Amino acid sequence: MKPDCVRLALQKSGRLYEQSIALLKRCNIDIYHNYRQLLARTNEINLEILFLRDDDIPHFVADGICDLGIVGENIFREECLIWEQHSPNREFPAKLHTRLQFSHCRLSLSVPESFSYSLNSLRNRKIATSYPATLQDFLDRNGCNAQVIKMEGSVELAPKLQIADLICDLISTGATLEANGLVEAETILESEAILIQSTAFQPVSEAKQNTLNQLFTRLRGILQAMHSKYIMLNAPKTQINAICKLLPGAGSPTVIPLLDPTQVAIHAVSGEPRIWELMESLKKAGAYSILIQPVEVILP
Ligand code: PRT
Ligand code: ZN
Repeated sequence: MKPDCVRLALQKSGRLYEQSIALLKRCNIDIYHNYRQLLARTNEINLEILFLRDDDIPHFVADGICDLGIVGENIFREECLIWEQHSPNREFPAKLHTRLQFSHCRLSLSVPESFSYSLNSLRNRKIATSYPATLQDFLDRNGCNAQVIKMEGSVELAPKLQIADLICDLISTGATLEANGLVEAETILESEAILIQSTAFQPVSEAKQNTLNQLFTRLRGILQAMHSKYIMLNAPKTQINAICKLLPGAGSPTVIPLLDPTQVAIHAVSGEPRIWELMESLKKAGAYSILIQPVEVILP
């Protein structure tokens, strides 16, 4: 390991792998590795990647073996709660740094179709889950007395196999639940991929902090740009105010004179997610020749 090198833990394979690599690529960070290699170097920035199972990532970051990690919030939250149970006087030595806006899912209680769900209905029931600490925390906060059954996988089968009455598991599309005759009853945690940072050895050296800042700036720029669009349009001069009002989050749009003195071009960056509705409103307000482009990066 080069001195002051920042080490980032990524999932070795699985749901987070592709998008973690793609996000780093957008930050201009290429990773040189093959599937057998667990440690990889990157180009230009002083960053090393360690490939791990997602469950191990919070531990490697909390132990300070890795400075950063990309992991599901569900895994991080579970590890924080387990830590709290064993070391109530010391915070988990890793913190959530940035939400990365991919791998969205939710940890929910789900019940067989015949089960009539309410918090009261959980009393003395068996609930199967791979997230016992997160579930127990939910039950305690709601004063529910239920039995938590820990399962490592195939949690959806637990009611059919009569291992449990209901389950608490991750859902993204809901297709797996449906295929197993289960219905989502209550979400207990919303989750997405997050960047976590070690707080085990603070403060870090100046050189390491510079590399961390470099990486954080690039990530911020990419994440801000992810849902932004660059909008260019022409409009009659009389419509400038009406059109600028329709461009939320655009700061101050650029208004450029055109050869025809009655017309202008307006350029703006917009974070509006409903882009088709926005285009229709712009058209109604008199805009024409509307051009919308993706934004690569935003540095405030
Ligand atoms: O091998 P390793 O331990 O590293 O990986 P893993 O098999 O434990 O995890 P992996 O790759 O399956 O998931 C990694 C992370 O992706 C999770 O920790 C979540 O943060 C996130 N994620 C997003 C999901 C899902 N969506 C998801 N749908 N993780 C699991 N699922 C499973 C869920 O458990 C259920 O079995 O998919 C099924 C439900 O999917 P739907 O689409 O049918 O609802
Ligand atoms: Zn795992």
